[in-house]
Amino acid sequence: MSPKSVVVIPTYNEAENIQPLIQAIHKAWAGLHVVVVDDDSPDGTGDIAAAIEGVHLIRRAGKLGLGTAYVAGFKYALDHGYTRIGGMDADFSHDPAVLPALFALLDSHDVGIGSRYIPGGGTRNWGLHRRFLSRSANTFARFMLGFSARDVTSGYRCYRREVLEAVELEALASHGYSFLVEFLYRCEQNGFSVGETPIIFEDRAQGTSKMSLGEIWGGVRNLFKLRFGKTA
Ligand SMILES: Nc1nc2c(ncn2[C@@H]2O[C@H](COP(=O)(O)OP(=O)(O)O)[C@@H](O)[C@H]2O)c(=O)[nH]1
Ligand SMILES: [Mg+2]
Repeated sequence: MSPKSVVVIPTYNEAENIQPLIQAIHKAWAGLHVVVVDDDSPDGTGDIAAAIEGVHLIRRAGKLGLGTAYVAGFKYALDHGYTRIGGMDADFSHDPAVLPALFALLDSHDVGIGSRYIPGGGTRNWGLHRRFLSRSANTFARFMLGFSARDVTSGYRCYRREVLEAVELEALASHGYSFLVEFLYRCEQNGFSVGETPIIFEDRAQGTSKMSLGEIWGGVRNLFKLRFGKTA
């Protein structure tokens, strides 16, 4: 049976990006289904997404966080029989042209990551501050939790259905950006294999980043909790 594939895109104030992004996704991969999880973006991203053909929109009442947005999208994908489920940002930092190569990793692995930190990968137009932040977060998370994957904070990913079924989505402690690290940790703990393909992460041209000091502290706290806490 051929795989049934979907990509989940969390959005918060991505009005300039969402339409061209979905166009670019369908140019790169005509049959790929798209789920947008919008948190009642004040700039009307949800209404724009609702009008795009071939997009399933999940609207939530307010800004509930990147992690819970992914969980909502993953549940929809599981309920609707998808066998390969991806995730990407809405701001073109994740080049849609890579989607076929990313999902192809699932031919031989349980989890696929678009990776900045393997040969051929990198970042473009990101200031020194963001490059440093990303590198440090990645190195520290790998040091704390002993990942085999190289880019553990990348949001450009895909999973086999079995992975999302095995990792208890409700039990995840992180609701924000640190979800990405926690989820990958649970994947590796469950013995799932991870493959990586290089990406050039490009800084967004439109809109603004939702990364915040609160997300950074949440991430650090979460690493300590995962490393030293009792929670399963
Ligand atoms: N639904 C939802 N999406 C979010 C939230 N926070 C960030 N996003 C989306 O997550 C993706 C990554 O966020 P971004 O601001 O680009 O983070 P950065 O790339 O680390 O600067 C983008 O598509 C955002 O619109 C949130 O609380 N809810
Ligand atoms: Mg971004």
